[in-house]
Amino acid sequence: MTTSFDAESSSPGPSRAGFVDDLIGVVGADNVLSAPEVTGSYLVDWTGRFRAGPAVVVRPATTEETAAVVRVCSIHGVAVCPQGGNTGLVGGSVPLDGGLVVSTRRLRRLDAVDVAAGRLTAGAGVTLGDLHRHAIAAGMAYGVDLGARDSATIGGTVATNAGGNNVIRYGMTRDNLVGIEVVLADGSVIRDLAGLEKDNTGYDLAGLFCGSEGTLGIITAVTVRLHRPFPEMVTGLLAFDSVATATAAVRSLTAAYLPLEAIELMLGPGFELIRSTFDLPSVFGRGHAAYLLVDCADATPVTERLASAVGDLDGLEDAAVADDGPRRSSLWRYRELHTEAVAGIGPPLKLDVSVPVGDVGRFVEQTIDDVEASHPEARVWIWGHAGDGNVHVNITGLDAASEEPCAASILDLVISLDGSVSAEHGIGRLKKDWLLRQRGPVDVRVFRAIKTALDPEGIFQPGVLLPDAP
Ligand code: FAD
Ligand code: 2HG
Ligand code: ZN
Repeated sequence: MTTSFDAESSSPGPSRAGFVDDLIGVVGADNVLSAPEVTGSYLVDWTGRFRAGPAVVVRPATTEETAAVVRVCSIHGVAVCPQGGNTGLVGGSVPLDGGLVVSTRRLRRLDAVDVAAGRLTAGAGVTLGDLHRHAIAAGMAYGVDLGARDSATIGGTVATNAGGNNVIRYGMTRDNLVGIEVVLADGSVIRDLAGLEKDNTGYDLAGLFCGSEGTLGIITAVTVRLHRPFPEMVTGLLAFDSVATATAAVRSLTAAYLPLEAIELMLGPGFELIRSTFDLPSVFGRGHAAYLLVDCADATPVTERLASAVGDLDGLEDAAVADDGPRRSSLWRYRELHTEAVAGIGPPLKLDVSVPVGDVGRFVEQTIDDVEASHPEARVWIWGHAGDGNVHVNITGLDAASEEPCAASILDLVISLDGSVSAEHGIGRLKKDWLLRQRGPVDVRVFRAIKTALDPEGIFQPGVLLPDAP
């Protein structure tokens, strides 16, 4: 059983003074934060929806310090919330159910790139952006990328099995993870960073911790797979007359043997919101119903191949193509600024779902129709990674009482289409009531058995991922 811990609280709790002293003994006073003005940003999640009460933040700089911090927490029965960049979108990154934050941002080991093996070992606190830059400087590239790259940590992306923009080519984070180092609940450490291509010696522990959202241990370092970047890259922004033609085009583009890296969906209202919020140019002179942003990359030029595949698409009204870095980034801004633009309206109801790729159009149209009919006061913003069936549904303007029924009707539709209620952001606190329905009782029983085996006292992440016991 763990105890909530607030350094400012007057309640003594389990040897309160001794607890803080023990933490200071491990990481030094500068790295045990308790004043509200310095802990504030660690205690509210990126969406602003999840706000923890006062809590201590500890910032270990090495694996050994992290293990010692966990041992102190275990002895004092204090819950642990591992936190990286705090960009998670499902409420798992802040200690809402008590305990302290163990921030991984000082775990910044960044080894030399192993070009021959295509491997890179990095501390959990290295940002995804820094990891990309380090790989590129050595002539290599990492396959996972997402809009929060300059804040999200590699440890956080592993803990959430993040997806992002390039899953159609490189897979999810788990597909790019070849080694892991994790501090367990008793302070012992799994060290498996060699990153061998072939190693069939027992259970896949890296795969298990990937996507565990901090509930099984603190990831302190990882080894990831790198590839040689392709010299020829082109981005196409395609404008369509309807959601139906845009989503049908996803299938045509996939069938055209293009070297695709991304196929992203945007809708007219979201595109216009970004234009007006960030004062961006219109690209086409007028708005369109739906857009696809398509990236191709290869060893030989790809622009002509993309142009010829695009020429046959039904419902295509216009297209813009960019084949140099700055112009490609300009087109990507329309896609990547969606989360920030919608957050500017107010915390949305945020659903991150996947459906079979062929059902994306039907799902998007039905979701818009249903929400508009049942909640005329609300606005639906939809975008996503259309190439892998991942749709981000954000709804603004709902009153608090309408959120749950509105989410339930959309998630019911997802399940009826054999989709997933969480495509890439994880379960956190937001989706934990849906886990049993999505995965079934046998899977959830196995999840609980794994949790109990690795964390018998339940010190990691109370209230996250696993549904409350019946
Ligand atoms: P945090 O937010 O700090 O933590 C997330 C979860 O992981 C928490 O449960 C936490 O306890 C746990 N955790 C963090 N670090 C560790 C660790 N070292 N050991 C154990 N547990 C840990 N996600 C996608 O999948 N695809 C996207 O395209 C995408 N785009 C995004 C765009 C924006 C603008 C934002 C704000 C978020 C986006 N995300 C996306 C959400 C995504 O989950 C995070 O950006 C990222 O994976 C989380 O990394 P983080 O370091 O911020 O983790
Ligand atoms: C994206 O792909 C992210 O833009 C965030 O996964 C999605 O904010 C969202 O709902
Ligand atoms: Zn996404």
